[in-house]
Amino acid sequence: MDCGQPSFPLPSLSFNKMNKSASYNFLGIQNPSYEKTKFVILPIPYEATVSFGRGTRFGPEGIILSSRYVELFDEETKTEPYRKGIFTLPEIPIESNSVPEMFKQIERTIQKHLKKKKFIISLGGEHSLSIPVIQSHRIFYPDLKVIHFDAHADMRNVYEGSRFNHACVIRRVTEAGCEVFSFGIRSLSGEEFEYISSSKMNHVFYDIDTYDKPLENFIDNIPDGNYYLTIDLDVFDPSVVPEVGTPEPGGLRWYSSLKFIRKIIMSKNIVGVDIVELAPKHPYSPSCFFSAKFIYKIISYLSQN
Ligand SMILES: [Mn+2]
Repeated sequence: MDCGQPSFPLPSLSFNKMNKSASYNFLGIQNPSYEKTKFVILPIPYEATVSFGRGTRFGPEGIILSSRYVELFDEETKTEPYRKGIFTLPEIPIESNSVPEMFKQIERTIQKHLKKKKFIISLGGEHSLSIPVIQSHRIFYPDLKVIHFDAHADMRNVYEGSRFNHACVIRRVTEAGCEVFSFGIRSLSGEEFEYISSSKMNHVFYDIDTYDKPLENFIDNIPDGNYYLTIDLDVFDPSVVPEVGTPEPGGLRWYSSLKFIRKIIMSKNIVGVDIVELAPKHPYSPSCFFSAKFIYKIISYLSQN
């Protein structure tokens, strides 16, 4: 059977500059006024360290392009959360090979928008970018604590010669004095286990202990206060989100994660979010769409408050 040409134009299946034209906005909506907007999306295509697979630099582009196909009505809250205003900022340009310079650039951008009381959702990019992003939030919220979604502990002191490798993120955050509550963890070294055991700042909920129980019940064990939410997408089962830099068997699924996120947003004061480590093969893959919809769900829950 000759199927001929498709009758509708297929979207571009490669990452290129054309994708970042005037409509390079989360959800494809017209940018509202920045001044009136609560939520800002900040694409940070930073990829300096890689352990297994490449491609986290394409994460923001994959999420933003796929987000055009996310339905604007949320069937769970029966609302259209985008009406609260979601402004997509320009990408932070990755112009330097120097990690300190790059971190400073990220800090400057984050602090600029925090001063204007924006709620920033950063799109990675590799997990290391969370170090300057969280550090900047701590200037505005000195008592800030972190909820960390990840398959990996990320508590190595040094990895492949760098203290700013994506395997060291949570170690740097806790060393700076920030308490961290980690969920979904199912891969760590002996050194990391010893560090966690001796640290009063790290609270790890291992996936093996939580996977067959309602994850949201564990929220009752963590104190109230201001929280930053860092989400490494490899926290999900690789059958759900396969396109991540470092996939691990086990992990979260769609509804269990939504129940957890919804409860955490209702019970704690979440002040910032990042979604990192998506490593898509092309801009319209299921992992990109999953990530876009997951972010819109988070915005939907935040809009209820
Ligand atoms: Mn990870």
